Amino acid sequence: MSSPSARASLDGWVEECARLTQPDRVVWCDGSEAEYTRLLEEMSRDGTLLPLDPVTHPGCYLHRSHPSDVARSENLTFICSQNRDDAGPTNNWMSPQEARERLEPLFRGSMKGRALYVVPYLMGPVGSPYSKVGVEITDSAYVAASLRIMTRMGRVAMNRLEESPGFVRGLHSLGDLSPERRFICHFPEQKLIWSVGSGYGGNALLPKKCFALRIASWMARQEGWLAEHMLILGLEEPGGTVTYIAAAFPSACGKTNLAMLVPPASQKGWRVWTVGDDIAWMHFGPDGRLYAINPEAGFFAVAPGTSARTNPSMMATIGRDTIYTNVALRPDGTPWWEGLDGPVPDRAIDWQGRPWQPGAGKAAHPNSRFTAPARQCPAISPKFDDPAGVPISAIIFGGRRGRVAPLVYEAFDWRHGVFVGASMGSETTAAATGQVGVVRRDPMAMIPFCGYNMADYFRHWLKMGTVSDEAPSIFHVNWFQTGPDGSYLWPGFGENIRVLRWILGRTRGQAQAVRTPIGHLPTPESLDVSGLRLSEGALGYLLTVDRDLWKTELEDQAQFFRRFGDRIPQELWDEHERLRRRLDGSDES
Ligand code: OXD
Ligand code: MN
Repeated sequence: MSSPSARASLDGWVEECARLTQPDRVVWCDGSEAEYTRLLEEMSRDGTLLPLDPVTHPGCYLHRSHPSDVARSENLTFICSQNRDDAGPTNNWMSPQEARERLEPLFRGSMKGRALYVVPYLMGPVGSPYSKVGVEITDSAYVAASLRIMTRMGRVAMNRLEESPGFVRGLHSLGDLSPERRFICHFPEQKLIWSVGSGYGGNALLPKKCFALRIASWMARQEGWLAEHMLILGLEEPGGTVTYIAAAFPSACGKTNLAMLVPPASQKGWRVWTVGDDIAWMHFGPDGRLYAINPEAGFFAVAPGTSARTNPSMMATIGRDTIYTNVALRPDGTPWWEGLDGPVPDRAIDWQGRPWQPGAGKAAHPNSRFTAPARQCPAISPKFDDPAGVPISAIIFGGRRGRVAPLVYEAFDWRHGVFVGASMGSETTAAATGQVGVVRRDPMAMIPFCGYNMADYFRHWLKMGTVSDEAPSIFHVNWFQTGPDGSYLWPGFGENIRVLRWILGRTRGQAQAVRTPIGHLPTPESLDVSGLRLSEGALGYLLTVDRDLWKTELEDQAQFFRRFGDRIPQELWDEHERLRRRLDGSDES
């Protein structure tokens, strides 16, 4: 049944935004191929995009953003809930009134001389009860074109909108791209996003972080599901059975590579299918199992370090119909970045369009990206479009830690697993502006993305574990441990399949483990490291729980929890105390 009210309210909102921003024209996007081609042609003409070599990279373009606009601006990102406490101590907060008063002048007339694109999009598979509709209004053709890659855009969304009780509104304008006049504001009570002053994907492609994580996490708590910063993969074992796993790592910590893992030749019969590389929406289904969908339709992933060695499936994905942002350009018109296969070019154009030679700093920005359709990925799961989603057997949390966190461990139960997620820490990366390489608490990898008070978020996680007896097992991994000489102890990438196999074995009650204060770790025999040629003593390091380091960790975790005052669930303090006692050796339970 069509609901004229959803359509009428969309029309009214578009008019209101047009009155405010005063564009030259309003373009309703239908998501068609012809429209996409037209956008690319227009941007190639006005210099917004540079076509890449059409033979080696058909349908590929390079976009360069403003040099001050290359990563998510967490310090300019706000949750504008009525009540400050609902945003919590880990979010910036602005009152809805103040946000309107500050942002309206920035939007006023901001689209003069530009087109206003109305982009309806669907998050999640067509026909899925878990999918949701949003509409982004933007004055950036780059954003409109990117949304055709990242979402199911246009007519399918309009059809769904007409049947939906509501949709998430997002107003975006490039403004003048000045960080002084840049704000990314979320009004969760109104399911509204206002973003001005940035063209960077994480700030400007509103369906992704702003809707599918910040607004969706708020909706998920109200509606009883989970919106998470997680990849989703299917692990196929010899014989063909596929088990699905969701994994949360902070930005630029290898979610995309894990989601597309290609096992080495030694792991015959094993295969990984990609369902998603960044976001999972998870609901308990009628059979009590937790089902995940990937709300996105494309990948917006980090270029540097991506190669045939680290991610051959991604390399196959981005050979065509891909928009690159802030990578370098070789003289032959092909994209280049640090860590790409083959020789370092003896000259190139850097990410800012300047001549570059080896030794002259980074040619590609460390957070340079590509935007590519998921359907082009050779590892894409046959379940990618399944409206029912995929049943999740294991949830993995993980961070980038040179020390402290062992290669893998399993939580004792759901409640302990929530504590493991809530207390996790990771070294910061270039995906957000700010210092790189410092350890910060990043619970469930959601610190920049949880749209409400994280104390309530932890409570919501605890509650979700009581909904069903079929809740997945929870694990923690760390691929990034370094030895005394600073080199990585674990080879990572394709070899991570060995850890996934142990995790699978645990979910089946088959793989052996030793009980330690922090959780169950693999016995050295239960983790297959045959043929790996790990350095002397590496396995010992990888599977060690250093009690002294963990005691320091415990204090850091406590400091983090204290920020939430009384709002933090007592269960987490209880788990914290239990861990302290186990580390002291006074409690082996
Ligand atoms: C991303 C991020 O772009 O997490 O996915 O920053
Ligand atoms: Mn991400």
